[in-house]
Amino acid sequence: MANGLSRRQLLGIGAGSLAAGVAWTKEGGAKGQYQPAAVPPTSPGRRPYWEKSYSGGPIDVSPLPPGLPGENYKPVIVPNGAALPFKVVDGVKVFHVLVDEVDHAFDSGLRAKCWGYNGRVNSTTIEAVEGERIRIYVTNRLPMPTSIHWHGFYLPNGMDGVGGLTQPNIKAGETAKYEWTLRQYGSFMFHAHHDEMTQMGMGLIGMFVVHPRTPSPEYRVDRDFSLMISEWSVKPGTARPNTVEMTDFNILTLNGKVFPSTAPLVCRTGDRVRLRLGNLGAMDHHPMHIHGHHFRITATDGEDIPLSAQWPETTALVAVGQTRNIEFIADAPGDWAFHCHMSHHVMNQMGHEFPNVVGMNPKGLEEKIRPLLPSYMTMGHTGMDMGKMAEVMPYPPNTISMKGATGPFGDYVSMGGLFTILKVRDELKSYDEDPGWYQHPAGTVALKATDADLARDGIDVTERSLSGGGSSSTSGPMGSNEASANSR
Ligand SMILES: [Cu+2]
Repeated sequence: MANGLSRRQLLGIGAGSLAAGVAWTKEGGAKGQYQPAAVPPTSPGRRPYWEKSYSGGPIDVSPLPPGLPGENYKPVIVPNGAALPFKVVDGVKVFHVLVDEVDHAFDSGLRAKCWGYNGRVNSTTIEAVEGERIRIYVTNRLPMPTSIHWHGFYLPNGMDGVGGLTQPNIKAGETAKYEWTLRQYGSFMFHAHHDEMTQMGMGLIGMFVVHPRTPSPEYRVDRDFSLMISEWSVKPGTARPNTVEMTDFNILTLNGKVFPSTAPLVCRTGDRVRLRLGNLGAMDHHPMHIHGHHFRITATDGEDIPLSAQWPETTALVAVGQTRNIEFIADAPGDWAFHCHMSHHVMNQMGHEFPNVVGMNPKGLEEKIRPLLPSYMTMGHTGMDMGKMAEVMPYPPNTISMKGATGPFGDYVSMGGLFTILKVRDELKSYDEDPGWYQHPAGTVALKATDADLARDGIDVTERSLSGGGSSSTSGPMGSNEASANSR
């Protein structure tokens, strides 16, 4: 059959296009008998609707030699983390994953007893090359059974790592062996697949990057970052994450860290940059947003997205269980925010069961409470000034404030959680050093307007309203109010 489609598949496609196939007259009624739309011919070179395989093709292929860093691939950068070491034994790349408790610092002020892979929480990345054979030993040093699922991989069913379903669980103290040949490349993940809510919530997640065997010129980038997103509930004063929390996560992390402890993404002006974003948090999808640039989403953990299907974006939604590769050229020098756009996800240690007191007059309340709590100050009635809060509120031990960090102007960068900084510089001593704050060229910072500015541009700051409907201003550069009011 033409194009390799079976009769049954063709019938299926015909039925699927039923809704679009009805011809309507101008009067709105159906004219004549329903005619299904013709199946469009597949022209040579077009991606066929049905692929030959959705699982990597024949499984019994002989592997290619192990790919080596520097020779066969440029290693990814794992901010606040590292790639797992390996050795080559008889042509097989061998890894050893240690599953253990880790005394983890989310930030300098907050530690918790989490679970991790090889002494790191969320930030151990496995890196390999398409076509090679890998063998991964997993030693369980937890007090309970575990297993590891290799997320997005084409592999023999018994290597899939679903505890109890495709293998016996790895009991406390045991070491299991996974082995398969990589018949794909891309950004994948690995995570515990036994008692997932507890084990992933305690930190048992990681990125797994497979480089192409023969990379296209477009694949080569200057900076290739591996970033794993997660979310936690660590109540102030407690020592362990609360993994039964379902909605109110107060610690949002990139590679296990919150801003300001997230390592900056350092680039030279003009660098080609790839961010491999994975999300294995419990409940939340994260729209990850970049400032000052746009990017293209070039791959998922399914495969590369064809160029014709990529569109420019500044925000990529990374849902739970997804990876997204985003790529751009960092051609604008500066300190650019890269963060989740959900405003509660760029907060540190935030409880959300908080009465709304914005606009409240706290005077009488403070007078009544101060005899009991001398440093009491009503929070939030003018909005939440995190800097002020940090100055007056004593914090319990082992907690981090909601604030972020002091920025280059002495003011607070009132961000935390899922936030980091893309630092693009014309001159860099080294990628491994934080280049400090961006030095803005003169006249390129939004500073307080001068009286001369205001006078020159006719800006009257005593005006009561600049919006339509009753404004006193009907002329001048802001004077389009009348026209817009009339057009309503
Ligand atoms: Cu988010």
